[in-house]
Amino acid sequence: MPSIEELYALEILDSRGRPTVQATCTLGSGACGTASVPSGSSTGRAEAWELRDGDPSRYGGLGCRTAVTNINGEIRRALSGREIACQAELDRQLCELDGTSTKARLGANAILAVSIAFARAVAQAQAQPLFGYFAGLLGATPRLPQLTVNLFSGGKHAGGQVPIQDVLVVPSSARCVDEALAMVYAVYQAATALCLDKYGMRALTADEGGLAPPFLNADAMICDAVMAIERAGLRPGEDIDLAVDVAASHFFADGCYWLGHERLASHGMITRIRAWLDRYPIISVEDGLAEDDWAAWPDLNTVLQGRALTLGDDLLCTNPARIQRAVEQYAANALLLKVNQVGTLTEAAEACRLARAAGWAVVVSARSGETEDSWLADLATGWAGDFIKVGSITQSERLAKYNRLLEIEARHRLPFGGDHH
Ligand code: 2PG
Ligand code: MG
Repeated sequence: MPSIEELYALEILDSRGRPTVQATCTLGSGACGTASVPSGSSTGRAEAWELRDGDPSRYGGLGCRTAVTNINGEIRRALSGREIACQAELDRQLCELDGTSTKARLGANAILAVSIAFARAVAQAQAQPLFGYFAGLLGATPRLPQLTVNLFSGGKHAGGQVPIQDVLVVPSSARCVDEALAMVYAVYQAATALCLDKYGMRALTADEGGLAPPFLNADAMICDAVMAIERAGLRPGEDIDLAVDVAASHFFADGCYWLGHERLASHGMITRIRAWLDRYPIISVEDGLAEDDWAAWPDLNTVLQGRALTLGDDLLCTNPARIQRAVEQYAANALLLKVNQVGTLTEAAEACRLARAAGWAVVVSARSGETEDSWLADLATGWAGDFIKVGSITQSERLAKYNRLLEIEARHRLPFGGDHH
């Protein structure tokens, strides 16, 4: 049984230059793991609480010194020298110590950093790759995920020049990660050339590396993605499909979807998404409706059934209770899994288990604020995610994950791609 010898945390910066938390866990055996937590900007209201200092004179209030102090003080005092039977036991103790339903006291960022640092330390102690340890938590058979890669961005990730947040490419005909990335590269290059020709602009990128020219509207953004695929000499709908993160919570106000100059009711939004599916090779629609528009989600799910994933991000917040509700109401058929939305590995595993039990697809996702840590690649592999969503291929915090997938593929020769496609 592992015992925690020492915990140590510090404040580091994420890919947006904002503070986040890194923790290191040392076990009695000497094994040691370090982990950094990501942070979102287009967040769901039901996410676990990311603790920020709120001191406006430092990082505009976004400092994480309090979360770090919580690890170096209270959490360390509670756990140091303690034997911890397993991951679930550690995560239970962290939740109990916090004592709130949203992890607001110690901070979900503090708790998650410890949860993952412990996982890494135990994996090292057991001399197994991190994805193997993750697989053990869920009883899953490891498998490399298909990629969904940001090509174009708008919404909160790009200053809102167009309301929908991300158009992603899915290299469906690829047979491995290596092949998938080469295909994505070809499309990304074609898309930068298209941006220059059509918008007269160089490749200015959004938070996650998606290209962000001034698209006329959402339709133009999706249509440009199809053109980029063709320009790359690939076949839309055969070699490369599209996924869209509509992120509709963020343009929903007063009961309406404000899609550029248009004002749509829920059924109007669903009709618009159906029209996109008729025109473009879209295989996944994330947050096609707002997080609280529960009444309309079953209609969206019905419209998408058999054609594309009804993928819940803000809707579900990787929260087992919300997933249960969505299963019962037939509101979605795929989970976007972001561990920091719920705050511990064990709760995220429970979310994944529920989604699988309902026959849903699972898309393991990064956040817009990421670090050079690559644990997400191991998680997506260990939990046999159907897809991974990491962002584009031009920024090192994204590439840390893609490169780790390449490394896992080369070293461990695991199967690739999910059943849900
Ligand atoms: C999303 C994520 C990742 P954020 O909406 O799916 O793209 O964004 O991390 O800003 O919530
Ligand atoms: Mg999203």
